[in-house]
Amino acid sequence: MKKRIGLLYGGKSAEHEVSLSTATAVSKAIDYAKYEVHPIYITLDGQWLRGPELTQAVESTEQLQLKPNQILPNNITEFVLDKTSQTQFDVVFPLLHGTNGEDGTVQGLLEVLNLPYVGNGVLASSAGMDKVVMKQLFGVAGLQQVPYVYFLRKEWDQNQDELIAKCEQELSWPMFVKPANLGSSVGISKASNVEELIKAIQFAFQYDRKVIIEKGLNAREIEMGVLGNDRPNVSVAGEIKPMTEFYDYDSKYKDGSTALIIPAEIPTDVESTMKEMAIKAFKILDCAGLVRSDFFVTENNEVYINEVNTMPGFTPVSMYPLLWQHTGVSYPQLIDTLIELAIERHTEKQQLQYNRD
Ligand code: G1L
Repeated sequence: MKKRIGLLYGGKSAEHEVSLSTATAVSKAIDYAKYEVHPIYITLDGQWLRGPELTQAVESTEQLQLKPNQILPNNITEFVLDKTSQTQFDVVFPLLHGTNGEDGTVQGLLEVLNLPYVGNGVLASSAGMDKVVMKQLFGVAGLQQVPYVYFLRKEWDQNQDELIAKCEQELSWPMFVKPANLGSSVGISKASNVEELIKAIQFAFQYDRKVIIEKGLNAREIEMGVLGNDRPNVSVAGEIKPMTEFYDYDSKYKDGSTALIIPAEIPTDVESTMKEMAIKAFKILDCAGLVRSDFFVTENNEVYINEVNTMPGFTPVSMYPLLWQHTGVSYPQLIDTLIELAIERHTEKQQLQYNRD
């Protein structure tokens, strides 16, 4: 029997387009002999639309942008309440970024519906979405990371001078200022003096009520892929060479201004350190399925974990799939493995006892 896959994409988010291209890429690589693929499109204004089964690769992203009149009679209410075969997927593939999909909310909905889904659960998704929570957990795991300071808008409004002094005391120039809560790189800026720092903080507060300020390191940016559930595997490492001043939103997704070097040229002991750290990070965040771990490596080969991405870029030319390709796992195999891992995790959870009798 073919497995029924719900491909969930789009979303009320700035990464709507990225999600559409990713869903297109998955539709091109997925094995239609093994899977029935059912599109579920979340429009920019938040409507859930179901389309007819996909039986072959879609040609363009437009084909996935379902129109309300094209759809089967269905919407989010029916998705939640309807217990007929229409919503009984074997696995849901949530290809959603940002505030509704990466932060654990969609994962929570899928949990309530008792549907198996690919990738991280509620806890890892939401903890990984908040840079401060993530770093606090990394600290508990004893992972080396770049010094940081964080505060809320209310604290900033009351103690601006004190907080600037704290940054100058605990960090050094340049500093990077980021909203604590966003998946992509919006709201991020670099500050080389107090005046720039104030501007950068005000800018970041447009995107979140919590900001984080990190000490800027002169370091290479190297990433690794983790794949698995309770005994995860780690890929080869890849380096990101930014061609613009720093890795911003546009260079990340749109233009070719970053180069990916796979495998990264790093000494074997540095690579082993990174592998160990990648697994520790995966475990402390209670990850499942996959994660991309991002590191800084300095000139004298000191390794700092920067962050993990619970929903990394996922087209065949994105870092995470490329890392696995170089490790011997093709893009279609990666899709198969993630689906199997989703079912494994769900089956294990079903076997747990939820009460005392
Ligand atoms: F389902 C997976 F495998 F867990 C998964 C889900 C989402 C992997 C990667 C992504 N990534 C994205 O959806 C995105 C970064 C392209 C945002 Cl739309």
